[in-house]
Amino acid sequence: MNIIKTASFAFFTLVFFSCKKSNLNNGSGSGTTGGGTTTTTTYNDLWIPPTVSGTTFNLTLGKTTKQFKTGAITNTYSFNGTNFWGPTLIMNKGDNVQLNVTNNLTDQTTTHWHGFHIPANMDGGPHQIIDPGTTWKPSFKVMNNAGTYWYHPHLHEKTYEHLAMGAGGLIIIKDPAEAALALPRTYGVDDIPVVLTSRRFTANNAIDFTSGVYGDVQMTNGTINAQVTLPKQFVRLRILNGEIERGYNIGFSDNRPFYVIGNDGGLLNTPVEVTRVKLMVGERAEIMVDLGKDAINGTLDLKAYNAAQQFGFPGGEPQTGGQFGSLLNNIDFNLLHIKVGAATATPINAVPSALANNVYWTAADATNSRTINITGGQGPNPFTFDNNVYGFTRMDQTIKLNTTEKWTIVNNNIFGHSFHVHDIQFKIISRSSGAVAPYESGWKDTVFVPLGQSVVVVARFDDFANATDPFMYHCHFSNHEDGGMMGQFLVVQ
Ligand SMILES: [Cu+2]
Repeated sequence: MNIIKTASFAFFTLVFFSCKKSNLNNGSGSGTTGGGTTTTTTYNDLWIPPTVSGTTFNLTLGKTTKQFKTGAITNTYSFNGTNFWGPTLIMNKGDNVQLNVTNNLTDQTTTHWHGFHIPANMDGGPHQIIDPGTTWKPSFKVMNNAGTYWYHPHLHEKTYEHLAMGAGGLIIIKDPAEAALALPRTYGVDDIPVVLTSRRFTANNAIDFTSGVYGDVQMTNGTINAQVTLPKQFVRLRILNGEIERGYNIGFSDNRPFYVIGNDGGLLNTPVEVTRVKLMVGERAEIMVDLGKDAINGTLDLKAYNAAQQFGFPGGEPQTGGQFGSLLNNIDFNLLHIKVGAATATPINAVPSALANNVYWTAADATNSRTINITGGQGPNPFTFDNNVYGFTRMDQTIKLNTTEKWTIVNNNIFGHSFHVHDIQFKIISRSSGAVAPYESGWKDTVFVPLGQSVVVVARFDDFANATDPFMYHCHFSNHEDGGMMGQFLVVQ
């Protein structure tokens, strides 16, 4: 039985009821929402993005529509006409890939390959602008480990809007080391993309990206009230927090343990057993959960246990509306309704005890240190780093090629933030107010910096030097990033 506080249960009924009325595309079922009361719920089948594989990837970002709710159809942006979001790109480590990104919007945009270790001028940050009606053609060698990455717009001051409208997609990298392990990897069957976000809609069903930063309606892979049937065995979920600002404290409705097998930059050395994982904007977690002991047709829910978070947890604010409120704030809510179906012919029935042989940098490996302070955010001032609003032509940091650096991100400010660095994967060395969670012990490109904490990370800046083209570091809350909470660094010979 779910444990939902009375106040949030009353609210849940409301959400389910309105979804039931909307009676969308496909799929239905009934669910028990908690408090001992059974509520009939209409679920919608989880949309699984189509895949594109090979070494040439043609992406077209355009204006589309999606019937999210009853009544007016919603205007969206998506890649390759997928209505909202985009296809999942499947790449092999070591391949030289060619990407052709056509911008069919009326705005300029960019497309960033989040987590990738590639040259700065291929990175798709704010400098690689794609004019409307043109095609950007980056090419690079895939150097990252097998794992879950993503692509998304990154035009300065437009990232929030383009992302909110739906532009984005997952990238799965494969490599021989991962392929040698007994892991679920049949996409859409036992290896499931789970992209978490939420949106607020206007009265006529337009996506509202101006009245507040937190959505009122949760969606998984762009599906509201999503359900999926998964086989009676271990399954793998590739979870991305693809939000504007909300964090997710993720667990299952029966509090069953599950295993984190991968972070942003690929597999952990060993699986980490947990019952909750906090996933902030931009972060990915690959998890495995055992459905082998569930009854066929049994159900459970993947949920956000976001009630009663410490101040500074994005989406923990108490308000139900306005700029920093939403109907999903400070409550527990469903992310994915899971129905258990028959096992596949060759099920995975165990978690491997060893996954990878990552050798991580330590603080002792660092030959240079720098400190980045989170600043601003009060009164009319935007959030910033080191009191500098992002400057398109100002280089904030210069790093010598082939150095290992220790970065300390200091948050003596007023709220938590999700800190992302382009170019590299880092290792989290320490958190000033508590241990680094074992489930975030792998390669990372994004880290939550809670209010009142300093986080130390170590990274090596190798392979790509360029005297003019910078990489970005920024808050991954796209509203903060657009407001100027971004800096840029050059890696130089
Ligand atoms: Cu921020």
